Amino acid sequence: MPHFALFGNRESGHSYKVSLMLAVAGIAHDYQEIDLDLPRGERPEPFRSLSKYGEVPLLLHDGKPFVQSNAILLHLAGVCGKFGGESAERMEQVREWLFWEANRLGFSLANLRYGLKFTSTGAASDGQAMLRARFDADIARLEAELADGRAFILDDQPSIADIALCGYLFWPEQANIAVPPGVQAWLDRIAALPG
Ligand SMILES: N[C@@H](CCC(=O)N[C@@H](CS)C(=O)NCC(=O)O)C(=O)O
Repeated sequence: MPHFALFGNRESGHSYKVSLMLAVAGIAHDYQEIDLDLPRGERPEPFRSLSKYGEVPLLLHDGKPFVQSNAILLHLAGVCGKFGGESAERMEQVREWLFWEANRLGFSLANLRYGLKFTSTGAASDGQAMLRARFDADIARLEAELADGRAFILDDQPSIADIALCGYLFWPEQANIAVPPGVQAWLDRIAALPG
C-alpha cells in the first residue's frame, strides 16, 4: 500500500491544490502543518531537508519527495490514472494549462492576495496595480474559455488543470477580486465533486 504524506500550510493556495487533489482522488495521506512564520532554517525535519526550494507544498510518496504544486499534481494524476492521467492526450492538454496557471493566475492572484493579506503596504504598492491588471486579463481569459458551456476546463470531466486553476479562486474577498458568473459556476462544480 503506497504511503503519502503532505507538508503544507492552511493559508497556502499552493498547498490547497495538492490537498484538494488528494481529497477528490480519495488518496489517504498524513498531513503536517508547516509554520511559515518560522525562518526556513528553523522549520522542522524532514521538511527542511526534503523541501528543495524551502516552500510548501512537499509531498512524500513512499518517502520520495515531490515539490512544486503543479509537478505534484502531475505525479498524482499519473499515479491514479485519473484527473488527466487517463491518456497521453489529456495529459498534454493538462500540461498546457498547468504552465499557463503557474505564470498567470498562480502569479497574479496568489500575489495579489499575498500583498493584501500579509504585507503592510497592502493594496497601495505599484506591484499590486500591476498584479491587478494582470489578474483582470487572466480571469477574462478563463471566463472566455468556459463560455462554451463545458463543465470543466478540458471537457466535461475534471482534471488537475481545474484543481491548479481554482487554487486561489475560492477566497475572492481575500484578494478583493470579483469572480465572473461562468467562472463561479465552474467553481461550484468543482466544490460539488465527491471528496
Ligand atoms: N511554485 C511553488 C510555489 C510555492 C509557494 O509559493 N509556497 C509558499 C506558500 S504559498 C511558501 O512556502 N512560502 C514560504 C517561504 O517561501 O518561505 C509551487 O507551485 O509549489
